[in-house]
Amino acid sequence: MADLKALSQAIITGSKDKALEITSSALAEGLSPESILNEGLVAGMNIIGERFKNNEVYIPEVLMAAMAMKTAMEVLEPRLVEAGVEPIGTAAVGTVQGDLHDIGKNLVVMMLKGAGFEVIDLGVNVSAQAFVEKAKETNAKIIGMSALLTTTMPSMEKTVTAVRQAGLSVKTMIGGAPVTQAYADKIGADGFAPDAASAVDLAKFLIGK
Ligand code: B1M
Repeated sequence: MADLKALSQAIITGSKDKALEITSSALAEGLSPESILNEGLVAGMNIIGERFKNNEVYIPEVLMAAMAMKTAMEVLEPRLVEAGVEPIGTAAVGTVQGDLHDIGKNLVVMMLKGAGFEVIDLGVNVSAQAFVEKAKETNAKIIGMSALLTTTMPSMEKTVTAVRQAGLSVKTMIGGAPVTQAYADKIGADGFAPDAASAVDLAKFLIGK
């Protein structure tokens, strides 16, 4: 019998092969894709997220957990779609225009996916217009922007302004090493998160979950 506690442990320790093996056998045994996701993968990512927030683990461990989750999701995702498990919301996430740093953004994407969001990853160097168009096209509830350079932070303000001008009701959230809550307040973004785990809490809060 597939052990979902062992699956969450495989995520925590970043064991890709183990995560894939347990996910595949759980599916073969007929466990519901939703319980595999929530009790196995998401449970593991939540623990890693908390440990990361408390400085008990660091970026390499989070990246390894994220990779293990990604590997398991490759076999689970089609079954979730078949089972009609509704994502809790869609988030369009990217690194803003002029900025090529994506390690933090990728962590945020992984953690949001782990929490049950459908995430449209726009990549790096994303213009205000591209954020707005993608949000419209996908009916996203959240636009998430990352910036690592003080020189690219103004691209966040441009995006917030473009969202307002387009009349979208999408929420905007921002993060990245030089970004602060005070900056979010200044540009009128709906929220700021200092790390990937807090980004999940914030995203859930912004959509009322
Ligand atoms: Co760059 N770089 N870099 N760099 N780089 C920094 C950011 C810098 C601080 C280094 C320094 O000078 N000490 C400096 C910025 C200075 C400033 O603006 N004040 C800098 C510079 C200057 C540059 C270049 C201009 C260098 C040059 O070419 N002269 C150049 C710019 C290129 C460009 O973007 N146009 C450049 C290039 C690069 C590399 C390509 C070599 C590489 C990026 C590789 C990649 O991302 N694929 C790189 C790296 C790796 C860094 C450092 C070393 C590490 C950044 C990182 O990945 N941190 C960085 C120095 C440092 O931070 N120690 C530096 C780990 C990551 C997990 O953290 O992204 O903060 P972070 O994400 C966190 C949180 O901030 C938060 O969650 C994450 C996880 O907890 N978060 C969000 C992030 N996004 C979020 C979004 C949210 C919510 C939370 O909501 C949506």
